[in-house]
Amino acid sequence: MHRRPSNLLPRALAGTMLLPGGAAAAKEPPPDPARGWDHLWNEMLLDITIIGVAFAAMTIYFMIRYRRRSPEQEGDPPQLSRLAVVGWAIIPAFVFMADDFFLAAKSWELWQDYRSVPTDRLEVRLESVMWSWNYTYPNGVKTYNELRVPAGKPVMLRMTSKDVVHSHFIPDFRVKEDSMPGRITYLWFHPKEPGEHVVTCAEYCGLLHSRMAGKVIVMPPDEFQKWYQREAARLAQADTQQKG
Ligand SMILES: [Cu+2]
Repeated sequence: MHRRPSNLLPRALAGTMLLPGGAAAAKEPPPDPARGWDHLWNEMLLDITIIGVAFAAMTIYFMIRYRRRSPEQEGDPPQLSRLAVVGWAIIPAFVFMADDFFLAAKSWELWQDYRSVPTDRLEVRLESVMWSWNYTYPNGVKTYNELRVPAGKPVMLRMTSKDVVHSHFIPDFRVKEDSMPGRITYLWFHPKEPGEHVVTCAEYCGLLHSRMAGKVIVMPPDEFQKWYQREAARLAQADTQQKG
């Protein structure tokens, strides 16, 4: 994710105009959002550790070297010129600020990248309700608190809420987004391997908020297809029975 910041502004502006539909996406977004966020997180930790240690060492050194002492016993203390005093205050502050702005620009760029969704994706609608996650697949199949997806394909959730604000959080994929009544929000992630991942609500939404948990079940693609078609057939059968 090392990109020169020179193209940051135009792309950031373009990003605000992109729609989740993806047709307007100028370029394909990176394949794995989780990796980008992890990279940025590690970079932040590294930077603040280096800066923190350097600043602490500098402070301790200055405290000892320029401490107040009694002239009778220890003689005159060393003096810093006025220019040096100002320099020591301002230059480190600028170093710190520069790194701050650099990281802020990188996270902004990353955020813009991940607001555009790959065009080749599985799109599932989500309606959250006190207290469950209700998913609807393109073929009409519905699941509750269980999002089954095929491995190797980006998944997009178009989300809304029936009642209050919830927040759909999948820690393993580093994605979290509010779902709100009267609004459509979205998130996407890229499951690579079959497995199970926790889904939890990250916005306090009433008494059973803490139990508003579900899971993402990533299946081998052929198994997913079988499940998907079986559920669709079951749905069609239920429909005809109802009509008959
Ligand atoms: Cu909730």
